[in-house]
Amino acid sequence: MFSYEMILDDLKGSLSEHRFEHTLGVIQISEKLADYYGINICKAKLAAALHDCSKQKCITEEMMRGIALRTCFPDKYPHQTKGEALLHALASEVIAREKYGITDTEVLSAVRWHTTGCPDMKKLDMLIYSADMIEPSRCFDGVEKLRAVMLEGIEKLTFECMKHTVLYLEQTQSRIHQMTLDAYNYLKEKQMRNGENNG
Ligand code: DGI
Ligand code: FE
Ligand code: FE
Repeated sequence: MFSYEMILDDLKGSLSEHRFEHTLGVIQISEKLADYYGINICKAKLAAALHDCSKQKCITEEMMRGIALRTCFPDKYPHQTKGEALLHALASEVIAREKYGITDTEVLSAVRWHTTGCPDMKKLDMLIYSADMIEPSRCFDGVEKLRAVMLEGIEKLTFECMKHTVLYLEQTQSRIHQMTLDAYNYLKEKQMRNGENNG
């Protein structure tokens, strides 16, 4: 059984220096967001630590694909998943479960959905999705604006982060996964309904 400290130690050895630094950044901001939004801090730190755990130096894309197929979450679109960008989230959930012995379904879910998001995300799912985008070492255009949205609530923050991703994918003419679109539309509907009720 791996403790949180043992997991971090193991990741320090298996991830590249850059990926490990990113992971530490996600842990740092996840702790802050969890405290701010009243979400379980231990779960947030654990999910943050594990979210990219499959991006190990020794795992090839082919291996990643094999691991990802063992995901335990019902997924309507597993075979559409091409490329490391999407596979690694599924593979990270599998490694969290099979190697590190994580059984907490909330933690596993947050790891599983951290790249595409999904409809009806739970608070921990949204926290990890957003923390991954705004952690301190991220420096893309618009990241400061996203960081400022933190004060407006976890749903609004996640929606803005997702909007940024969808626009980025559109600008780079990337294939947008159905799950990314479903996640975005779900939160957009909810934001619009909130706006109508408040306006
Ligand atoms: O693993 P990280 O780099 O820390 O971050 P991540 O897991 O959020 O992955 C980010 C990448 O995933 C980013 O380049 C955008 C990409 N991505 C997210 N949704 C989709 C996607 N790429 C494609 N092609 N389609 C998607 O729907
Ligand atoms: Fe990731
Ligand atoms: Fe990440």
